[in-house]
Amino acid sequence: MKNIAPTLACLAALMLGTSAHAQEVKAGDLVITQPWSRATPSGAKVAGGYLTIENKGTSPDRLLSGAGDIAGKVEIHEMAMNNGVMTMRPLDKGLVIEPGKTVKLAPGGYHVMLMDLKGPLKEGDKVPMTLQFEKAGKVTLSLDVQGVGAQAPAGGDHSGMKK
Ligand SMILES: [Cu+2]
Repeated sequence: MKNIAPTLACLAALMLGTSAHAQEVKAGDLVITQPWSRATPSGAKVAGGYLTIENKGTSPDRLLSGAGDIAGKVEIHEMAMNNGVMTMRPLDKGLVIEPGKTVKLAPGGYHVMLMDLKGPLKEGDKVPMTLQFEKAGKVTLSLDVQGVGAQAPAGGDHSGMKK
């Protein structure tokens, strides 16, 4: 009986530790952290996926595409100001992650575009998806869905937004 209590305490600590730590996915030379998305209003057909990718290797890698059950189609996008208008465009050749660099996909910049959504993203959901890298291959992760307005300049509208 003496040994049980410490074991349980240890287990509890382990479990707490797991849920408290931010998600981190390693794939080859890449370390992917904090994949997240935002809750979508009902009827929305698109959502942005955001994450941080660090390349600890010595050669560049490239984020090429993605896929997930929630979306009919996934693209890698860049958002930029063009003559005062916020526009998005798909990165046809993918997003390069240079060796020793960290690339952050965030609202207002690079993002993973989930298109043809099969249903709304709800705050607290974990949305499983895969990302395809040129060298690191296929990476499975889940997007932590935040509230509707989380860190939100804008997102999802492909018609171009006036600022
Ligand atoms: Cu987009």
